[in-house]
Amino acid sequence: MENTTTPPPHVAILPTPGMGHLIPLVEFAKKIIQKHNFMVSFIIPSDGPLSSAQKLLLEKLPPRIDYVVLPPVCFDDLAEDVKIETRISLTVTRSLSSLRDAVQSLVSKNIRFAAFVVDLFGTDAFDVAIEFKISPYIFIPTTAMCLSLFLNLSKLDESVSCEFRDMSEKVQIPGCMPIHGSDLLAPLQDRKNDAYKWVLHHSKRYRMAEGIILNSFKELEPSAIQYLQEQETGKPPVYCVGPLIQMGSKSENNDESVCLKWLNEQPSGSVLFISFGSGGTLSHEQIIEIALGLDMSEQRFLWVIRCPNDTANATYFSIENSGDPLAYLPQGFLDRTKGRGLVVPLWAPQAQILSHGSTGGFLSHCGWNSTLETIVNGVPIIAWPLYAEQRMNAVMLTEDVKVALRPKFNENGLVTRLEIAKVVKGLMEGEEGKGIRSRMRDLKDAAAKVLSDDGSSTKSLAELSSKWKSNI
Ligand code: UPG
Repeated sequence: MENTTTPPPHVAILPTPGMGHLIPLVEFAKKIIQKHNFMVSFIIPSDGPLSSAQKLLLEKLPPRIDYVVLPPVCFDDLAEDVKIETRISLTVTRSLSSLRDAVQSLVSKNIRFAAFVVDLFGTDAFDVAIEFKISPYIFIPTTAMCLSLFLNLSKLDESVSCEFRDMSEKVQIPGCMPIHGSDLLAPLQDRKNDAYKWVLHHSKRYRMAEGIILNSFKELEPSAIQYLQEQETGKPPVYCVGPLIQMGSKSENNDESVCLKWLNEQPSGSVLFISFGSGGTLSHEQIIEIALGLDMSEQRFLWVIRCPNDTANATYFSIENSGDPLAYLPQGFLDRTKGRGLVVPLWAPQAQILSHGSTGGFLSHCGWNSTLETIVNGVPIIAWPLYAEQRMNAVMLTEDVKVALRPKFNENGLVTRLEIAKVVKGLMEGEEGKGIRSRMRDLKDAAAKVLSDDGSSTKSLAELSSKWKSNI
């Protein structure tokens, strides 16, 4: 007998390379299957085998989310120093034909797609979505400030002729505090580089989207979100659904339980967690200064460490680098700090660490997922941006929202041990730290409220969901 039940509506999601993109998209997918009865198909472009962090995340997906990994594209022709934004964008453009085949194969199984969601660098996939008459959407895994900049970048590009960092006045991004050109996102710092052209290209295509989904919330970025929600010809509607963050689940993984067991033995709110996201790397000299600064600070710490590299994002595409990072620490450091410090190579269960009661501070590169994870847990920040839009995030967190301290770099581009000890003590036990901690608690409460049943992010997601359901 013929099966006449209508399958639930599907959403296709195309994450561009980077754990910082995949993690929030997976959280978004979980929300729409659990709360709004969708099914989700991830279609994943790649340039090689999946990293173990990606695999782990994908293997744990709930039943109503499936995924297909597209055949890896070839990058043999790319120069060694190609910027990450170029590489990410080319991963998508070089996957378009296999993407078309993958969508065709899903559509031929009678799957009805209500929307096709890409992230900030995936807009070239819109061409395929449109061919199959699926509504194109963008998910922005970063700030309203960044989105406001993207939506106005082409105007800025036309009106400014020098490098942005050489502008005498600050850049005025609609809805945001004025910002130095040198603090704009890294790919905008060299306008001749392909990375700049790619960002400009995507930002022009944002207006093709039927809607933009933003992982932020009004209490965190009130005026930027107000600007984004004002109607303007050609500006797609913006749905603020944040903070969507990964929640730590109990794990069998040994490395994870080492961190959590150690945290269990520390006093409440006493530990500074130090991590630079999935891609962040530091020079050897800087690693030594951090170690000696932590030593001098006499504070407890949990530090995720990678092998030194003079490029700030050396592990962006894959964390599996060679060598033992602990070998680069100053002599005797591990012995001297035994008991009050734990150093973990490569990767740690950040979500569980930030939600653990012993964690009282976070020295962070200010990646947006890390920022939201720390806000949800009310943990104050030491802002240490490295690349991408992290300087913009750091400026906002330090000067506007005022939930972070920022260490000063010396004339050689280094944060010295003395400065590290000062800022760590300042956050963990100083007066300045108290104010920051209290503002962070207020933000934590605001985040919980927007996610409650009648909170603004819940309502925004429901509005999006009914729009999608009416599409099919
Ligand atoms: N994470 C771990 N363990 C680690 C390191 C990272 O679980 O040892 C997780 C972390 O919890 C977070 C994610 O990995 O969920 C990292 O995301 P994020 O903090 O946003 O940093 P990046 O991986 O650097 O993310 C990229 C950009 C960043 C941007 C983000 C979203 O570098 O600047 O804000 O993507 O666009």
